[in-house]
Amino acid sequence: MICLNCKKQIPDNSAKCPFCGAEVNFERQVVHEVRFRRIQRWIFYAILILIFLGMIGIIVKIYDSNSKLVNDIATTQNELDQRKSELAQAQTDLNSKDSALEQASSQLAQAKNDLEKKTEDYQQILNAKANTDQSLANYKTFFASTDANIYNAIVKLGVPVTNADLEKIPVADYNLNVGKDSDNDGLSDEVEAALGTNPNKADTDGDGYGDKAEILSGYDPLAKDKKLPINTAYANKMKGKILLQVESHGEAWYVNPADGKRYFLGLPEQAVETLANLGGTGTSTPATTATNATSTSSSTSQNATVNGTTSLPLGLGVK
Ligand SMILES: [Ca+2]
Ligand SMILES: [Ca+2]
Repeated sequence: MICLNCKKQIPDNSAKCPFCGAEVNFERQVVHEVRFRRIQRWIFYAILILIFLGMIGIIVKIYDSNSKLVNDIATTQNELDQRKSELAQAQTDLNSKDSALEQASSQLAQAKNDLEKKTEDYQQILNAKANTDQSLANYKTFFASTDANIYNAIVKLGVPVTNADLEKIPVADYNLNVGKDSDNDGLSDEVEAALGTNPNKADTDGDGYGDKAEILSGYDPLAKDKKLPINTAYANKMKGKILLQVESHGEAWYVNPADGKRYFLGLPEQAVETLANLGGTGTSTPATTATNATSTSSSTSQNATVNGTTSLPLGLGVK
């Protein structure tokens, strides 16, 4: 028991406290002990209750933490599932893109093959074109040579005439502007050389009328207010003949039987084309008999007559 005076533990049944010497009153001691034990009991209960409440609190806290953890795990699991789904989708997209890439690669390879084939075809076309161009050049050379030979034949078969006689025949508006036209008056430099006009002056005589207009309307482009000495009888007589302008540069003119006008034959290819065109109109083709022309024409006309047929190159023969 406890000494009520010095609060120290003393043996039960002690009459006095061995420490402080105070007397021990048993009734009072019992009451005190009972009260003390009761207080101890209540304190014990309180501690138990506190421990119980603390444990409940801890349990609640643990439960709460656990719930939160479970929620977090569930959320994380959802996110993980979502990421897995996205990853699967991405994998699907990737596979799709791989497939598209393979297809594109295949198409690219096909396109490359097509391109190579087209390049090859194009090269073949280029080669063929080069061959064709070469052939054309060869043909041109051949025909130029042929035309030149025909032109030479035409010249040989032509009738030499003076400029004065030539002026008696009206000029046809045909073939007058093939080639360079320095003064841009509609007459080529070559034609102007044959006509005697100034190739660098559109109105040679300065009368206000251009050289071509004067020639075609029967006026002399070399003199003001002067008409050309057109002689219809002479022109008719020369119909169908090729006339050589011997007082100039040997230019050739053809007198068309259809209209009695003279057509400038110009360069070899122009001469052949002009004769072919005029012959194709249904009019008579050029004859080369020159018995009525100047004396030098007789021999050429004889050369042109074969078996009674007066003939020209290109089969433009007439009887
Ligand atoms: Ca001119
Ligand atoms: Ca004039």
